[in-house]
Amino acid sequence: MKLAIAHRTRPKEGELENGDGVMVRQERARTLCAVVDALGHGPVAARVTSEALRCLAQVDLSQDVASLIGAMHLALRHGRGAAVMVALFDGHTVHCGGVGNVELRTRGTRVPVIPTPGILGQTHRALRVASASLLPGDRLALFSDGLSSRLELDDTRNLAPDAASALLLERYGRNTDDATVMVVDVETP
Ligand SMILES: [Mn+2]
Repeated sequence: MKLAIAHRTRPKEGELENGDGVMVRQERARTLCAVVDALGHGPVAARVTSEALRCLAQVDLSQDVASLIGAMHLALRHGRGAAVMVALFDGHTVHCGGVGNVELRTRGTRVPVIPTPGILGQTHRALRVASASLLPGDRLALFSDGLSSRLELDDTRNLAPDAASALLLERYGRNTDDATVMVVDVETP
């Protein structure tokens, strides 16, 4: 399965450092996409997000989503914590799970993921993971709460992932928080 992936991320207005971050990693048939949003904003949040991304850069991608998130939970236990949404693509299937206010929206195949309440690195409820079999033309968007949860993908239908990310950030971004959106298109079976 071929994926086209793009993102936009920016700090809260007036901040130089970004407490949001993204990770994309591919290993054999598996691709990991993640959006991380550390609690708060500014340099302290940026450090927490760096820690989370360092963990995701090293973690073994043959694990399941629950184990990946478990590894991040441990890596973040000394800081203020974060929210995260992880999408792990494996062949035609995607497995998604998240903790806190990073959402997943889809166009095409529905991926019934509900973010798990709590804070990664502190405490969270039992993780809920959803899986779905994807089709060419499906689009997924992972976004932090620096974008309104009213976010809709229909208006980006004719845009490539990069332009779609830019439009979504422009249209739904709030300047009161760090903001990140990642768009993933399924291109071929
Ligand atoms: Mn946020």
